[in-house]
Amino acid sequence: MIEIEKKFILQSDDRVRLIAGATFLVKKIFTDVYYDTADHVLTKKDIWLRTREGKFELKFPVGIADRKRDITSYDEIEDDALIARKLDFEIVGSLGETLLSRGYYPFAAIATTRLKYEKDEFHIDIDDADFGYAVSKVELMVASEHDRLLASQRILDFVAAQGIAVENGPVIRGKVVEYIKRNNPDHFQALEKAWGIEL
Ligand code: V4E
Repeated sequence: MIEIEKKFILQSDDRVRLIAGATFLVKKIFTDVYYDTADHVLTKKDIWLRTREGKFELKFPVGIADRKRDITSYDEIEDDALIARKLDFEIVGSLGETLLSRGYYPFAAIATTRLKYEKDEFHIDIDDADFGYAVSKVELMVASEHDRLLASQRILDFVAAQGIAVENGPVIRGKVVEYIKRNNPDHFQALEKAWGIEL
């Protein structure tokens, strides 16, 4: 199964609408620390290396990337040895030590409070990041790559049916991209250049 997600920036009224009739699942609070080299070798390729609550995770795009329409799918590896293999090196000592010795450094630390809900087959995450940025996500699981466009449209239809007017305009920045925009303009420009879009 592949997870298709769309992000939304919602005002508080719209938050209430989005979760109307949905079942509250859980509240989670977690801290992510993102790593990259000084010349942003990973993030320029849309590859995201982080620890979440101290455990390494690597997210990378799969299938046909369509960043402009925000329907790129990502795969995730959580095993340290597999992460090292994907990044083309062997672990010496721990993954953390190896990363530092190879020039990968933390560039962002973000604490998130996440409220999770579900309604029918839609999963809803309402995230509040500690640097004053809130972003919501609606996710749908689909069987294959071919269902991506359809799933993306079904998410938009679901959100509209909840009474939310979605602008079909600007790219919605995820938490890390927003963090980079606010804290590291050089890194942000490098991403826009590498991805060929205005973020
Ligand atoms: C995939 C991605 C990044 C990695 C972090 O993913 P994100 O979904 O933003 O964070 P989070 O905390 O919700 O992760 P989860 O809990 O779902 O694992 S950072 C940027 N991207 C992709 C991306 C993109 N290509 N373009 C824009 C404008 N934003 C985000």
